[in-house]
Amino acid sequence: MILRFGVVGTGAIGREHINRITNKLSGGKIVAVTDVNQDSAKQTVETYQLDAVIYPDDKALIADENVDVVLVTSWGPAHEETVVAAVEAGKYVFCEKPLATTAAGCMRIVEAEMKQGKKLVQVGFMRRYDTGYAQLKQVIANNEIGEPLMIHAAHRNPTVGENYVTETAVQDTLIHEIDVLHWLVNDDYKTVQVTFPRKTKNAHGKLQDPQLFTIETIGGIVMNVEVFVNCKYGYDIQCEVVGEDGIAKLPEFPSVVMRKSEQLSTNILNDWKYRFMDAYNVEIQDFIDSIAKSGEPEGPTSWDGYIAAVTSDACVKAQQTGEKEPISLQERPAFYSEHILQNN
Ligand code: NAI
Ligand code: ISE
Repeated sequence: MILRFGVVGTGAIGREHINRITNKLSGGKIVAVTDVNQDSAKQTVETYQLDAVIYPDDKALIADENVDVVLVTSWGPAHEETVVAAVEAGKYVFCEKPLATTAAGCMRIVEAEMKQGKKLVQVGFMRRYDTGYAQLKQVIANNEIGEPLMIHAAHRNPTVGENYVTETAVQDTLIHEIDVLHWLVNDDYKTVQVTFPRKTKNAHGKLQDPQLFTIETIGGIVMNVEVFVNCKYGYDIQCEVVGEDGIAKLPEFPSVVMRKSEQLSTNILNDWKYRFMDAYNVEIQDFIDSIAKSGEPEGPTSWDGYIAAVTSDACVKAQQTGEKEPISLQERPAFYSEHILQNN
């Protein structure tokens, strides 16, 4: 069985996913693309030599009966409308993070999906498929460091564009930690507070950078997460879990250790594309395989997207108020507990 993908958004990650589905993975084929920038869609079809129809918009692409899966890789604020329309048409959806930029938006997707009576959506929280995070989760689950007490994490990008503002740090960047950290320790979030350290000279006027998020869980773990998106020196993801009996740290991305010119050095990556390359491959292969096997995707669900968005809304509020803001979720519908997710 070959799953036929229609891609909405042929920018950076859209092209990455098109390339992996076409040239690296098995069981998927790109049959349609669209982008508000039609030149980008055309160029993508040419670059990857796709046998794909170019549609003027997402609605026309969703209506194509040859499209089984809608791959949503447009800008975050555009996701909700496309995902709801695709789900209402009964199509499978792989949606890059964030599922929607607000909890209310995610809830509309959850409701549309439950109406279809079948799980259709997977969210691109690829860190759950990263070997390092999986090893860290295993160490914690095996009780090798005792009860987790604190987490120190950092998400650093070398630089960002002019349209990346203070809230984007939450909705586009911190959202990865929001998803992966509670999954790591199997706990739910309770509160968040934000501190703005002195601003780097490298950030533009509409972006406060860096930012420090202090997130408490229901179980009492305190997580300290730095987001610094103009750190200049590279793309660097750090995570250290402090437990009662020891400390467990996310492995560094492997790199050759060099002794040269009186220096001992290892390289640091500079792009998310390389840091999580394997994880992206595994998550999309898993999406394809689980649909082929059980008829439903088995990765992060719309409900995971909702949990992340509730937390992200609270983080944005905390940026604005400077206060400790509550994070409160609605009760998980049975629809999302019935499925045994392989990566949960
Ligand atoms: P990008 O700006 O390079 O590409 C987005 C593309 O979507 C652009 O070509 C734009 O013209 C198009 N677009 C926007 N609205 C559209 C609409 N309504 N219909 C059709 N096309 C539309 O952005 P990038 O970096 O590729 O990010 C896309 C999404 O992927 C974002 O949600 C981002 O958060 C996510 N992402 C996830 C990553 C991960 O690590 N999982 C890494 C990078 C991006
Ligand atoms: C980007 O959209 C991603 O998802 C990257 O993984 C993240 O590091 C970056 O900050 C985001 O802008």
